[in-house]
Amino acid sequence: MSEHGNVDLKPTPGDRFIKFFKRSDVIQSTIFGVIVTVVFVILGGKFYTQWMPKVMSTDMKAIERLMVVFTWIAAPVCGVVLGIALYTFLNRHSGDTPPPEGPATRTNGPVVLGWTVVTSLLALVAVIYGITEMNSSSIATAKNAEDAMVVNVVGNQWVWTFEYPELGVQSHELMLPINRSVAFHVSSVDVNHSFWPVQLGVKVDANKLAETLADTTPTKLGEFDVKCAELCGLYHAYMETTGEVMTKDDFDNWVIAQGGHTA
Ligand SMILES: [Cu+2]
Repeated sequence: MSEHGNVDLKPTPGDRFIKFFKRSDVIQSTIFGVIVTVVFVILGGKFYTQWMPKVMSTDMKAIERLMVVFTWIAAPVCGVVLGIALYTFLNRHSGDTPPPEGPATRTNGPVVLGWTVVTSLLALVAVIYGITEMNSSSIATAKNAEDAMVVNVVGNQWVWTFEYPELGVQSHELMLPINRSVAFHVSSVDVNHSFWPVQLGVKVDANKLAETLADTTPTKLGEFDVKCAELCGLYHAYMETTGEVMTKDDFDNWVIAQGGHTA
């Protein structure tokens, strides 16, 4: 039986697909969905970057790009969900009158197939882009270990210690020279911590029995936050310090002031 009470000739999949998009509830939901999608695309591209932590390294730049692209990929999915939600909210029923029963979308094969293919493609693009970006940038890997300045990062309930073995310096603040790649050798003397210099876009586990490596290149002068991102006991929330990206001269002066020797 069709909506009109007649028995139709068997419609082709194309007919069913087109007929679906001629329904007034579908048209309205689609309009809402397109608006939501456009809003999220604009938010992702224009404002997201302002809300995220400042970009101070090559890794943070790559992460920012990744977040923006992922927001764009997720926008149409969000559009469909919120579009239907908005339509449903604006056409809600109250009182004793039951809502009219419409044809079920789940039995419309062509529509279900179309949506499955579209969302699968979106997910596939996200996976491929994500993997490519992870390999091409230096996110959480140590590629420049040869010419990089080594910093041993040691987690300890509840303080971070930074050792510069080549310079003979140790500090509780993470000082780094600009535009020089740095290789973090991260470990812990007690429980598991997670080393997170926020604006550098690095977050890596600090374990007791295995050293983890991460590298990045600071690209912007200024202070940044260093936090612990793994619940590590009573004062976990206070296991934070600051760092600073400095010019090479300022960094050398700092090293000498700390009693170290410049490379
Ligand atoms: Cu912690």
